Amino acid sequence: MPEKHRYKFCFGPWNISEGQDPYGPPVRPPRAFEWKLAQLKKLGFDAMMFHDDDAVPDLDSKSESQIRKETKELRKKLDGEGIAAEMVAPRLWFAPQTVDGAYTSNDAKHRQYAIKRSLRSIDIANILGTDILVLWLAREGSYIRESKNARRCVDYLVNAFDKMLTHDKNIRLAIEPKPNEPMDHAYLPTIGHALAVAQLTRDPKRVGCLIESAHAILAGLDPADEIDFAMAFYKLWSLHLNDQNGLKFDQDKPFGSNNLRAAFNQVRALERNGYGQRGEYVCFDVHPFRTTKVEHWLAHLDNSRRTFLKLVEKARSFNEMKAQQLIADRNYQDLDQMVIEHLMGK
Ligand code: XLS
Ligand code: MG
Repeated sequence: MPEKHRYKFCFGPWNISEGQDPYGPPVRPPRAFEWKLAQLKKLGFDAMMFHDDDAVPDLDSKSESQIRKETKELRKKLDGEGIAAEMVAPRLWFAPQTVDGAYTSNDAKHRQYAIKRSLRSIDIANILGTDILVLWLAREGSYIRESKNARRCVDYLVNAFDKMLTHDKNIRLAIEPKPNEPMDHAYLPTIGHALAVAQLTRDPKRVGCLIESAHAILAGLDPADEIDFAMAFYKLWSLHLNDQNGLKFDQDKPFGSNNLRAAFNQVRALERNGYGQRGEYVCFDVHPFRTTKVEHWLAHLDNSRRTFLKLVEKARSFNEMKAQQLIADRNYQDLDQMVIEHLMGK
């Protein structure tokens, strides 16, 4: 492949998961963080993503100085391995204080908890050497519409984002929208919502987004169009590639596993917008199938990257001239077939 542009890859410790689902227990034994880091290194990935409590386990029970100390130790470990921290994300959906939402909880004390924890995540990000705070707004939405005031919740979200932007003048917030699950309806379900709310904050240029393929599909959208949209604003700062078979539970399948053509179009959108050339990483937010044996535990990560790289080749070898001729002739019938045959490698 012509070395046009080399992508950098990453995943998170949660992507080497144990297979638990709401209907059954884990099927693979839990492994320590050190083991996961060693696997990441072995696979030749460049960076790791972190939830705040991936970086510092049980952080709610620790003092600020203890958290700082442990984060510094982690930084040293990562530096020693030559692995970067791509982002930090406050895990705001696990704590008892976030049962009814985090920034949009009806309880003021709980909203404070969420903000405080986010500011602490920014401090962790600083020590780990990343300026990206990812916000997957898992519980910002409602099960019962009448239980919350959605208009007020927009104000709560903006207030929380403003506190983060004030806390650190360099931090960039990457909102990761998802339309549902765990909530019935989320307040920021799409990239359009994320970028619109950015405009209400005190520093819109530091509020951007992260696209996860499966989340876009769950919103009934095409992830490739979401990529083009976000990149028209220069606001796609991180990316969770994976796949999803229609409107069902969040599957986090390997990239391209369900719809190869949609994956091809995501790669084309990334290529035409120069994703990665400003230091952005390609992250795979994928999980092993529950049936995966321990000895095949990393295949979904390696396979996702292989598919991605093959699709980069496909995007770069696509006959653009021929495609333009077909477009000029409005011969979308043959354009359609041309894409299919290109992907099949006829
Ligand atoms: C879950 C989200 C989560 C975020 C990081 O669906 O994808 O993993 O990416 O907080
Ligand atoms: Mg994700």
